Amino acid sequence: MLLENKVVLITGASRGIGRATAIEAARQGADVAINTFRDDAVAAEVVAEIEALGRKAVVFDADVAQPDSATGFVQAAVDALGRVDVFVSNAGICPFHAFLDMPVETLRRTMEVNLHGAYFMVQAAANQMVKQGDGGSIVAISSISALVGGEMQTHYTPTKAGVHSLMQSCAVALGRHGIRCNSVLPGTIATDINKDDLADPAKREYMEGRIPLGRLGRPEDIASVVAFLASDMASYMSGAAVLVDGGAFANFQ
Ligand code: NAD
Ligand code: RM4
Repeated sequence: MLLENKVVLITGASRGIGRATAIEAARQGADVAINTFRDDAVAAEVVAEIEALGRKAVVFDADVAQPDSATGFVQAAVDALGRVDVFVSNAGICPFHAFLDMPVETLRRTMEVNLHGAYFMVQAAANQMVKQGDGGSIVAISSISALVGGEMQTHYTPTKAGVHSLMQSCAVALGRHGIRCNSVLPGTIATDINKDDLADPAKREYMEGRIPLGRLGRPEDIASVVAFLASDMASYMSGAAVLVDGGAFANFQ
């Protein structure tokens, strides 16, 4: 029970990595507030799974790109669950597209959801933690793509580098309040975000071939690392970036 009786908030928690993290947090003894966006039926399933584990759950539907969503989510979590111990900034999009004709709106939306959304959310959570006065843990889902490029990801990779950088600066800004800030850099995890991209057999085979452990990641491979970073087991970790990629980054030659 790494997170016994803690209150954990997670954005973009209806699917993929966010969903697995919400379930893992409940399994580790936490009550969980999930932010979802226009995904009510699936959100209800996540709530049911958390409650089946004997923990409380609350859902807040909102677009992370809107600044008001952040204060609204944190307030809803505090109203329902009493406080905020852990905040996981996870919501993200990656509409794969070539560089030379990237639509302005696709670029803007990706930046606003992935980077501005993370900023607003982390800021609101940190303000609540500072008000509580007894520290906390913030984990942001960055990516291996903070370290390497992608031909169809020129709008996306800068947001993931930015999310990691945000955690480093927040670690500095919030350390005096006992708030730890770290990022997790997943490799390629099979979720809805890359379902179409990996539907191309050649692309899938290429990506799998890069991974020394021989398989794509599963959302649960990331959720367990987030739970560790969120917990007191990681009490001296702040400003760190944890790569969880089956060895893909190390596989140069
Ligand atoms: P996913 O598509 O399965 O899940 C994304 C979640 O974010 C969904 O629940 C979706 O509803 C939510 N979301 C999307 N836009 C939102 C918005 N505007 N406001 C609130 N919620 C919103 O994808 P995933 O793979 O689980 O991605 C989660 C995070 O992990 C993303 O930040 C992504 O960049 C990151 N990541 C994924 C991979 C991977 O290979 N899957 C690798 C590295 C990093
Ligand atoms: C990740 C990484 C994965 C990709 C997803 C969409 O950050 O680049 O390889 O499938 O994004």
